[in-house]
Amino acid sequence: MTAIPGPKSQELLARKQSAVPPGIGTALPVFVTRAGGGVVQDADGNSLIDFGSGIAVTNVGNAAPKVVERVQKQVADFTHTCFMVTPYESYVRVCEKLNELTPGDHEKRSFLVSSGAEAVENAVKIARHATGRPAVVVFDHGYHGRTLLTMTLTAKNMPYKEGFGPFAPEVHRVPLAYPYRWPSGPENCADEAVEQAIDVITKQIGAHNVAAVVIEPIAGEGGFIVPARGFLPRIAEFCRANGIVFVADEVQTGFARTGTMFACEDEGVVPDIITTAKGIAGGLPLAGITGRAEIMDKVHAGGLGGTYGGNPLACEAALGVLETIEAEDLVARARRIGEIMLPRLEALKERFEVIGDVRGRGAMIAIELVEPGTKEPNPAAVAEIVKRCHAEGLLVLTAGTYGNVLRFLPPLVIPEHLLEEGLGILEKAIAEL
Ligand code: PLZ
Repeated sequence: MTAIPGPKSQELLARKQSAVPPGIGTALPVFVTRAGGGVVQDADGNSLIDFGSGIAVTNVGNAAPKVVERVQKQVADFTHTCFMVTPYESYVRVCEKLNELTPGDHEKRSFLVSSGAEAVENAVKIARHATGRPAVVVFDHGYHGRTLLTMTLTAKNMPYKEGFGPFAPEVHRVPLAYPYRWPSGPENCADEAVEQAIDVITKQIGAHNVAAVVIEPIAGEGGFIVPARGFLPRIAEFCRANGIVFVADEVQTGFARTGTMFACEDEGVVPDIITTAKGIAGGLPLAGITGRAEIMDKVHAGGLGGTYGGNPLACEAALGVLETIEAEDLVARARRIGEIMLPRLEALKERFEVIGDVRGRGAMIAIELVEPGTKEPNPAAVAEIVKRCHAEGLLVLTAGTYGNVLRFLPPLVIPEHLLEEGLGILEKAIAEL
């Protein structure tokens, strides 16, 4: 309807700029009035195709009917009691579902907090408590949040860490099996990366000092890096052999996003603790920590919690999300989205040398852009393509340690004609560039 952003959004952006600090960025400054069915509508009457899902949150679609219905009923019944003061059933139900749906048939416990970072913080607290060990091992390109501990766990300095130190102690970083950029080639990637990671753990830290290894089964903010096959299971195996708690951070990859309920399932990896958030509650703030009963039960009564953790509105939303995933078989939908997108993007890679790599699983797909004929990261091309896509009404997000990745996270309920239309806009933007 208008240029992007239109006049009303521009007016609101000016208000934002005087009321909100610049530290809070905006990927696409259109102010939203409505969203659903794979479309985001703005204050100027524009409709944008949604390839972002609010960063992998609205997997079931925005304002999904089952979520709306449950939250509306709950908001009229009671809004908050604090689960640690007087509990309610929905919290317990969400935990039962998490225990049932996450990988592994061992006995599990779950509890709820309000953000992904809080979930990861708690996983580390529990692993330290259960093992009595101090060290935490994380990976190159990892992202785990913006709190003191989780920004320390996060790899990338700018914008997440710059000027925010000193950082938390006892955090150690090891290589991630990044096939596209592995110096000796993708075929050696898994073996060498495992070897290097274990070398750092055993020679620099001492395996007996490590409480937890924390890893995203597909690195999200780091650029949708799918670790070379074999890497995850072998790291998990090393953890098991050395009494280290293996924590899978599935905050971005969880809830059907990658074509399985959780990304770990792809290689049959069973984490000791799994952290979830984002897709769990369709946009209401909720996150979960699920782990082996014998680890989770070690923490003394009252040692875990928070005022809002497992808020009743968010729990109802989560139950609505889980019903929707099941009823609409969104696990299969995610796979189908991958089957549509990957070949289209592979074909673009054949045509345009600026595309160095196409990767991802299910509805978590990315392309990495390079200087043609090299592997030199090309963030300028990403910025230009994003600008063109936004102007043409396609909401796309960026990622990557080198800022050179375009990532696609459509809601799993997106109609196929919108997916095709979005891909068409992308293709045109790359061709014009
Ligand atoms: N772990 C794997 O992807 C959040 C960050 C957006 P919170 N990713 C989106 C931004 O720039 O702040 C994330 C993640 C993984 C943890 C987190 C943190 O989750 O809910 O943002 O705290």
